[in-house]
Amino acid sequence: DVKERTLIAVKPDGVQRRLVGQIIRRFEQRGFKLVGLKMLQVSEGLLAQHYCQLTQKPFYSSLVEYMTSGPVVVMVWEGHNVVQSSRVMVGATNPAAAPAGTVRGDFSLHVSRNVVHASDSLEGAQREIQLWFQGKELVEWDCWDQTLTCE
Ligand code: YYY
Ligand code: MG
Repeated sequence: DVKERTLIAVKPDGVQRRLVGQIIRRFEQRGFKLVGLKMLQVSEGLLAQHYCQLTQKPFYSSLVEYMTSGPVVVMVWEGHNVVQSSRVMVGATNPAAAPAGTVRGDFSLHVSRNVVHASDSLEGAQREIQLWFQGKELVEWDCWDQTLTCE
């Protein structure tokens, strides 16, 4: 489905380290289409909804501290198989297991500072996009050369 969408976020360490451009560049280069983008300081409430399956985990309080320590850049990317492909581009949750060439494998060392978020399933992506963006913040636009993206 060429209209498949996923949520990608540059976490506070990625913003602090000026990695936003390099991360966006990888998704553009792959051929995905940016349809939403904003910077914000995350609230604990939003984070609890975003990470609703993790609130009972032992690392949750440090995860909240990390994710609220500075602004994040959150994006919606669209294109064929974008959910699964972006998980591959981002790499394993633990950067020690993420191959070179992935965002986490190239830019991070530890699971508690893994630079980027990517939705893990179609259903997860739909839930997260609705949580982070209002419908009017997402922009539908046509590619001038549709042979590039197989639209
Ligand atoms: O989707 P992904 O980010 O790859 O991993 P999740 O299992 O959804 O965990 C979300 C987030 O929690 C992870 O990116 C870092 C943090 N975390 C952690 O700090 N320590 C762990 N043992 C597992 C996850
Ligand atoms: Mg996850």
